[in-house]
Amino acid sequence: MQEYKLVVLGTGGVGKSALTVQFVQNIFVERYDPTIEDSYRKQMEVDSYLYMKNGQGFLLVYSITSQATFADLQEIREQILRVKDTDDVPMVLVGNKCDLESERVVGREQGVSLARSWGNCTFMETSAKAKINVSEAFTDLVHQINQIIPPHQAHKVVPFSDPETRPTKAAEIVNQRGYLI
Ligand SMILES: Nc1nc2c(ncn2[C@@H]2O[C@H](COP(=O)(O)OP(=O)(O)O)[C@@H](O)[C@H]2O)c(=O)[nH]1
Ligand SMILES: [Mg+2]
Repeated sequence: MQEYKLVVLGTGGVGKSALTVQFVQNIFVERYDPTIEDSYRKQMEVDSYLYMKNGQGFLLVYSITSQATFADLQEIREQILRVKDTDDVPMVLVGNKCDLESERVVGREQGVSLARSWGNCTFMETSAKAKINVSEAFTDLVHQINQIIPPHQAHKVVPFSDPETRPTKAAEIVNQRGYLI
């Protein structure tokens, strides 16, 4: 079975846990277990560099009810691009809590235009609560990853013609993409 390393990032409270649990377990959790939550957050702080380095695809989440969470994503994206050392990283921009239309402060067009400025990155408004676009967001990310390296080629041995650069290139591909090539 193919495994993908997906990383869900965004300010606290935007619904990262709720989206992940909805996708994996098909349930909406009003309050994610605070104990698990706490240790998860600590681990994330310690390992955020490694998460970014090893992550193959990124879900960047804000809440449509908070401009601050939307603004925070620019810095997060730049951090990812620095760590990955490329500007072509599988990514989906996600405006969560779209069931809270009456509390909306981030316009749909703001999301569309931010995604456009990120080189036409996929943009979706989601609701972990109402189960809108949750699996679509994760699935789109997986499709983007597969476009970089199709699954059937993931374990193929690719010979490099230039013996000078062979070890470096091989190491880079294994590290960045997480596949053995
Ligand atoms: N109405 C609504 N509330 C949500 C949604 N997603 C998460 N929440 C709520 O927002 C709060 C923070 O969610 P959580 O998943 O813990 O956010 P995290 O800090 O990003 O992991 C919780 O009270 C959730 O119940 C959503 O799509 N709609
Ligand atoms: Mg959480």
